[in-house]
Amino acid sequence: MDLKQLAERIDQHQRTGRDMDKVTIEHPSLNVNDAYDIQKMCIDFAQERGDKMVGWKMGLTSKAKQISVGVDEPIYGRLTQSMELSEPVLHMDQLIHPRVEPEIAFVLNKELGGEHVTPRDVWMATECIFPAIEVIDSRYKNFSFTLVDVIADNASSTKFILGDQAFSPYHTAWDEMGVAMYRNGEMLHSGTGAAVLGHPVRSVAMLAKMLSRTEQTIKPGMVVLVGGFTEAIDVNSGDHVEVRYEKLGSLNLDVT
Ligand code: OOG
Ligand code: MG
Repeated sequence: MDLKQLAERIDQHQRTGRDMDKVTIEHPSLNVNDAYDIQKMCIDFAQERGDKMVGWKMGLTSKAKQISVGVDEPIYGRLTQSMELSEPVLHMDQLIHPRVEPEIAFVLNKELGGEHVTPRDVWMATECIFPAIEVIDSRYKNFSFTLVDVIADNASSTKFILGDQAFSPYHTAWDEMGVAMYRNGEMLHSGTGAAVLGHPVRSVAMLAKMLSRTEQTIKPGMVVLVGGFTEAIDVNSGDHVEVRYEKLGSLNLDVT
């Protein structure tokens, strides 16, 4: 089985926003390592076209998210410049079935890596924290996939936006911080940072440990999305999403 060919296929669907069959239907023997190799190849193609890696995302770090997609272990994905929205507007063209998640993002000021990274190491390497919204859009039909499929599809990464205001890592207790997500004025989901592995800092530590398996590190300046605090919501043209973060203000997103 040619991993590069599979990566080319996924990359094409990521670019054109057309859905596809799960790669494991045709290739049931693909494993998690193959899937991360495919994910990396897709990002290499994007970089060859001039895109640039700006960070990482953790996914499926909360029970609510794991249950909603039926995959029960955390995964990571890669974030590029072209995924970052500069304005709080999401255009539906070239998207398949986008969903929105309330998140926070750590931005590091030191390299972080190794299999023994602790929450303490993460705090020592954190420059600031932003409220964030992630837009995921699985390339697979019906937003349905196995662990291997979703990793190969870059953990459904599509777009993200950070708030304008950065906060000190010591601004609040991030596990106690509440978020509430509204679509067109209706509150659909709420939760706290503790939903993410007990404390969002653990998600960054886990990412560093997962990356150490392939001798990678999180570089200074990189953004790390820690994973959705709650289940994601579907959005369509005309929707307005607001996420209210306790002690951080709100982020908005208009879908057009
Ligand atoms: C996988 C990506 C999950 C999160 O924050 O948990 C994710 C998916 O649900 O498609 O981004
Ligand atoms: Mg997410």
